[in-house]
Amino acid sequence: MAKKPTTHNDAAKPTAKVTPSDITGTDIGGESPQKASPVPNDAVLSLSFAEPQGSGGETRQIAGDEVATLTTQQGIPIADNQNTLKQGVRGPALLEDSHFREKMFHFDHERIPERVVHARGYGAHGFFELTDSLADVSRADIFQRIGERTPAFVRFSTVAGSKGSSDLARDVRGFAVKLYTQEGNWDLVGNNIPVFFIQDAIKFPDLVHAAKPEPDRDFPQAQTAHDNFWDFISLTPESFHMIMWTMSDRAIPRSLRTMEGFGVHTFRLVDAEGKSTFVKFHWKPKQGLQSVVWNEAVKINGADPDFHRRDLWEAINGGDFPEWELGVQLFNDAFADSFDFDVLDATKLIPEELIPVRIVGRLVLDRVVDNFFAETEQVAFCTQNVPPGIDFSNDPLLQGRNFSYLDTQIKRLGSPNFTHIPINAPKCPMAHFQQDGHMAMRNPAGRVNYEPNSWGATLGGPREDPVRGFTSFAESADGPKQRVRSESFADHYSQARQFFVSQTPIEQKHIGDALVFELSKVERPDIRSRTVSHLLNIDAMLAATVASGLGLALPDPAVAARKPISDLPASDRLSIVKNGPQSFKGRKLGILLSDGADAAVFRALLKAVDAEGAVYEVIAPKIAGVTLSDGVTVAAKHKIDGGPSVLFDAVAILLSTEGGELLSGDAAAKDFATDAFAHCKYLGFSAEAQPIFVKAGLVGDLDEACLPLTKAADAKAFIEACRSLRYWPRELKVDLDAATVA
Ligand code: HDE
Repeated sequence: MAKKPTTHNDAAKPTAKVTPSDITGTDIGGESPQKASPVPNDAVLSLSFAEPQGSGGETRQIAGDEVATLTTQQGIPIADNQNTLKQGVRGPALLEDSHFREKMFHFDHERIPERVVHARGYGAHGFFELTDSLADVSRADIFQRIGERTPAFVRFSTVAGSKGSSDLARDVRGFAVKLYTQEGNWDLVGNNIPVFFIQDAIKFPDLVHAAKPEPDRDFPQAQTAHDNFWDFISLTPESFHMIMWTMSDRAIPRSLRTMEGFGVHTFRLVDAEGKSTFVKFHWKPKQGLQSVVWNEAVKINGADPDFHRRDLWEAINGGDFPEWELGVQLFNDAFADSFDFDVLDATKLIPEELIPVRIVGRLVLDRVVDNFFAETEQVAFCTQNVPPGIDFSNDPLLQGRNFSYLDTQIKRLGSPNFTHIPINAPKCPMAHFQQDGHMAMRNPAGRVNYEPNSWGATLGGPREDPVRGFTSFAESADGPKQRVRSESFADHYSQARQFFVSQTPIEQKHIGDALVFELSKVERPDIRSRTVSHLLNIDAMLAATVASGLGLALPDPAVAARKPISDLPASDRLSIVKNGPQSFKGRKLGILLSDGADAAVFRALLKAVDAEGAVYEVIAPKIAGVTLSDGVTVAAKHKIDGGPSVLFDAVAILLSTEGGELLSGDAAAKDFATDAFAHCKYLGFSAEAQPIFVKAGLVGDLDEACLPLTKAADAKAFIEACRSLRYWPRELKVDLDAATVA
C-alpha cells in the first residue's frame, strides 16, 4: 500500500513566545527586569531579517501576521521547504532540485577557518569619546576634539581554546579594539595582561604550538596544564613575567567587563612636526577589577560555558553599558634610556608609579551585534592599521605582528576584499585604485585605475597628499644584518618578582595554587623541577610552596642570563584585590527560594539590589517558580540543579520551614551553600536554611560574611556587605594548601 504523502508546512507557522508567566500566572519575574532583546528570536522576525538579501519584501498573511516569502538566494519564491523533489512519493531524489542543491551547497560552506589563536571571542559595538586632548603630542584625528565620539567595535577572546571551548579557561584574554576614526581604522589589538610570553615574533608559532592541544592526541583543550606548554616555558625564561600574570587570577576574570586592557607594546605618538613621544595604552574598567577563584572557574565551565558572553550580552541589553577609560603612559627617549629595562621588550611593563597613566577618553559598549558571524567572526584586526599620528616602535614582537595579521586575514576571510565586509570597512571616505579579486563589492568607477594619469582632477581619481597622508616617524636605523637578541632584553626575572611582591597574600596564594595545579598535570618530573628552578630566581617562598605542593625536592636555581634585581618596589596597581570596586553594582545576586519563603524579606532584597545597580536571579526547586508567604507567585530563572551558586557574585537562601527540610535532602541545594561558602562569597540566609547548613557540615563555620536575613530591614545591610565581593579570610580556613602560606 502506497504511503500517504505528508507535509509539515505547519512548522513554518510562527509561534507566540511563551514566557514563564504564561505558564504559571506569575506575579514577579525570576530575574531583574531586562530590556527587550533587539535580536529576532522567532520564525517571523528571522525571515524579515533575511529580507534585504533578496526576498524583495513580498509578504502574505499567516495567522494574522504579515510574513515575508521564503526565497532562494536567486530570489525565487519557495513553495515547499520541508521535502526534497522526488520521483514519486517514495522515489529517488531528482538532480533538478535547485532549491535543495543551493541550500545544501551553502550549508556545506558555512564555516570559515577559525582563528589559529583567539578563536573563541565575543564582540560588541560602542564608541570612544575623547575627554582630554592629546593634540600636544599627536596629530591623530581621534585625539584632537574633546567630546567627539568615534564608533568602536571590541572583540574579547581567550587565546588557546577552539571556537567552541568554554569561557572560564585559565588563559590570557584578547582585548581587540577597532576604532573607526575619520582618518582610517585604528586597530589596537591588545590583551588583558600588559606583557607577553616572548620577546621576538619568530618564537610565536612555537609558543602557540606548545600551548595548544598536543598534536598526537589533540588534547587538552583550552588549557596550558600539560607537558608541552611547561616544557616550552621552562626552556624560555623570558616567559616567566607573563607566567606570573597567567597563574594569577587575572587569567580567570569574573567578567569581560571587569578586566583591564593593554596595548602591551611601546607605540609612538607623532605630532604635526614629526616629533615622536613613546606611548603605552591602557584600558581601565569603570566596573573595577574582579576575578573568580579557580575551583569556581572549573565549575562555571560546566554550569555555563558561555558565562562571559552571556554576561556581556545581558549587561548591554539590560542597559548597564560597560565602560573603560583610555589611559596613556607618555615618555621620551631620556626616560627610555634611564629605565632599568628596554622599552622595546614586550616582556616588561612600566610601573604606573614611574610613568603615571593620563586618562584621555572613555570607551562605552552600548550595542550587541545583530549577527555573530557577520560581525564578531568576520571582524579582521590588523596591528598595522594605525592612522596618521600613531606609529610603531621597533619592538620585535610588534614588528612581527604587523606582518602576521594581514596574512592571517586572507587565509581566514579568503579574499583581499575583506575590507568590503561592513564590520571591517572604514566609516570615513576611501579612494584608491585597488580592484577585482574574490567578492569585490566596490570596484572604483570610471576609466582610470592607475596613478599617475593625465585625466585631470575630475576623471583622474585620487592623489597622494604629502601633508595629510600617513608619514612614518623618520627613525634612523643602521647596522649589520644579524639574528640577535639585544643585551638589554636579558633580564627575565626582576619584573616577575615585582609583580609577585605587589600582590596581596591571598593573591600570592592563588599564584602558588595555580602553579601547583598546572604542574601536577605535567607528567615529566624533570619539567616540573625545571619550572621550579626558575621560580627560585623570582621568590624563594613561592618556589618552596610550589615544590612542597608537588612533593618535589627543591632544585638549584636556574642560571640567570642577568642577575635579577630583587628590590624593585611593589606596585599597587598590579593587584586585583587592591583595585576592587567596593561596589556590588553590575553584580548578580542568586536568590534560592522555596514555597512559603518570607515575601517581605524577598521584596526588601529586590529593592536593595535595585538600589545598588545590581541584578538578581531566582533559583527554585521547580522551574515553574514558588509561591511566597503572601500568596504571590515568583517565576524561577533556574531550577536548583541548573543554577549553582558559582553563577552568582553573592547568594541569599530564603526558605520556609518545609522548604528548608525539603532542600536539606537535595545534593544540589547543599552544593549551592558549600560552594558559595568555599568560594568566599557573601551569603544571606533565613533561619529556615539551617537544615541545609547542618547537612552540609557548615554550621560551626559560618562567619561574619554569612548574614542572617530574618526581617526586611536586614536586606540593605546584606547588599552593602556584598560590596566587598569576597570574604577572603575564609579561604585560609577551607583550603588545605593554605597551611603553606606564611
Ligand atoms: Fe596576536 N594574533 N600575535 N597577539 N592577537 C592573532 O590574528 C600574532 C600577540 C591578539 O579578536 C591572529 O586575526 C603574532 C600579542 C589578539 O580577532 C594572528 C604574535 C598580543 C588577537 C596573530 C602575536 C596579541 C590576536 C590570529 C607575536 C597582545 C585576536 C587571528 C609576534 C598585545 C584578535 C587573527 C581578534 C590574533 C599573530 C602576539 C593579541 C595569527 C605573530 C603580543 C587580541 O595573526
